[in-house]
Amino acid sequence: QVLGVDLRNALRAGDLHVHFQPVADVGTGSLLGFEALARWTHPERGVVPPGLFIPVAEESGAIVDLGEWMLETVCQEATRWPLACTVAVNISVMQFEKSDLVAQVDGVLERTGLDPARLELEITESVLIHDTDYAVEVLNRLKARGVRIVLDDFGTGYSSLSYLKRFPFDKIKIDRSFVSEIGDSQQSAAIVRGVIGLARGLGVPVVAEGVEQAAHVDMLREEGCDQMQGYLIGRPAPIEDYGDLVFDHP
Ligand code: G
Ligand code: G
Ligand code: MN
Ligand code: NA
Repeated sequence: QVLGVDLRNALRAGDLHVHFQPVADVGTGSLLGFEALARWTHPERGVVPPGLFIPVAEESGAIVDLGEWMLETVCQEATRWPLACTVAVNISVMQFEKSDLVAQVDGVLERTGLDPARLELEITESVLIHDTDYAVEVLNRLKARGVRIVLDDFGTGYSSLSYLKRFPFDKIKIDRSFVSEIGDSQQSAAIVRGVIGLARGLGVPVVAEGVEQAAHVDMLREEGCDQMQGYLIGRPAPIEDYGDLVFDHP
C-alpha cells in the first residue's frame, strides 16, 4: 500500500519513465514498432520492477492515472520520431472498467496528433470476462477510431476461444511462457504451433513474445508466425538506445 501512495507521487515527481521493446517481422527481421513498458525509479528503493508495482497499482487504483500517463507520454513521444512505426500500450482491466477509455484515447489522439493507425492497445482476456457485451462495445468504438486492438498474453489466464469470435482482434500475442519453452517442452511447442495455426485460420496477425534464441526464430518462420518480440530482437530500453532505427530514419 505504501507503494500505491508512492506511485501517485512518483507520477507527479517524474520518477516514472517509459522503456520501448522492438517488435520485428519474422520473415525479414525488419522493425515494425515498439511495445511501451512502464519503469519506476524510486528515490529510496531504486528501480521498482513493473512485476511488483503494476499489481500494487491495480489494487490501489493508481493504475488508472498511470495508464493515462502512459498513453499520453507514449503517443507524444511517438510523434517525435521520423520513423512512423507502431507503438503498443498495455491497458489494465481497471483502466478499462473504471475510466472512459474511449474519451481518453480521443483526447490523447487529438492533443498529440498521432496517426491512430500507429497506436496499438494491448488488452488481456480478463477485460472480456466480467461484462463481455460492454467490453466488445468499447473495443468496437476504439477500433472505429482506427486504433488497433491486440490480445495480449494469449493462452494464459481464463482463455476462451469464444472471445476470438466475439471480437475481431487486430493481432494476437502468444505469451512468452510458451515461446521460451519451444525447445524444451513438446507441449509448449505444440501450443505455439496451434495458436499460430488458429490465428492464421482466423486471418489475424500473430506475434510471438519472449523470443530469446535463434532456434525460436527458425521455428516461428517455419510455422508462419508474422511478428516477434523478445530479448534476442531487443530488450526494453529508453528509445535513445534505438535512436539509429528511429531518429536516423530518412
Ligand atoms: O516490463 P516487464 O518488463 O517487466 O513488465 C512486467 C509486467 O508489467 C507485464 O505484464 C507488463 O504487461 C506490465 N506492464 C508494464 N508496463 C505497463 C503499463 O504501462 N501498463 C500496464 N497495465 N501494464 C504494464
Ligand atoms: O505482459 P506483457 O506481455 O505486456 O509483458 C511484457 C514483459 O515481457 C515485460 O516484462 C518484458 O520485459 C518481458 N520480456 C520481453 N521479452 C522477453 C524475453 O525475451 N524474455 C523474458 N524472460 N522476458 C521478456
Ligand atoms: Mn504486453
Ligand atoms: Na504478453
